Amino acid sequence: MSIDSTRQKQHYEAIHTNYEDHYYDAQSMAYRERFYYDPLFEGLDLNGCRVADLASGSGHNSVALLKRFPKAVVTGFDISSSACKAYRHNVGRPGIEADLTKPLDHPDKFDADDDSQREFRQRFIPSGLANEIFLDVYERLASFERGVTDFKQRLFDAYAAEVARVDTNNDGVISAAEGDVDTASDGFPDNARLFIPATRFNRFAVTREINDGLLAPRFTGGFSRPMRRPAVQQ
Ligand SMILES: [Ca+2]
Repeated sequence: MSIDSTRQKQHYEAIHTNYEDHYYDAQSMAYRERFYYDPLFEGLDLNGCRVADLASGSGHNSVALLKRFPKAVVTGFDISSSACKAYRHNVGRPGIEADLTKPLDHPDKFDADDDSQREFRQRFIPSGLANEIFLDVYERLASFERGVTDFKQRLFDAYAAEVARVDTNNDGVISAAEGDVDTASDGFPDNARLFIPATRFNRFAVTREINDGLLAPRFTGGFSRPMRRPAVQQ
């Protein structure tokens, strides 16, 4: 069941300041220290642990936790963007705006049961499609734009024409869902034709490691490392 949480979000955005004033004033925090935090954290050592502060608000509970366990790695999640902004300021840790009744977007997940939860930033040209562009520009001089000799024009037109075969929403880019090898496009039952088999290459450059934050661009600023020797010998 999908729950529409729009009103919930609007509500918490609207009461953010009042909530802050009434729940986190000095008396309330003294009460929390004594009756919440002391019993809650007693006997625990969260140093070195990754802790999700769910419905974190502006982070007072995380701050209290970090006072006791300075080496805990805390992340806040809240439906209110105001609360998340305050969380980042107060705790100095990521405050992620999230509807906790739904799965979180996963920016590094290529595949997922729900298309809305897949990689959403991917802008890629599958190898086989790049090859088609190459053929259009250099080899299909009679069948593709006969008479057009300007290289740039041929390249732009070939790119547009080949991408359009796969780009079902016509936004000019091939998303992960559109370019998935299992997706049908251009009259074919799947997209296998878009990918040149790895065994046809004699060297590789690693530009992206899906599901491994070490090489994901958001962590590395676009780091890529070509391998010195071919990974596959033909
Ligand atoms: Ca598209």
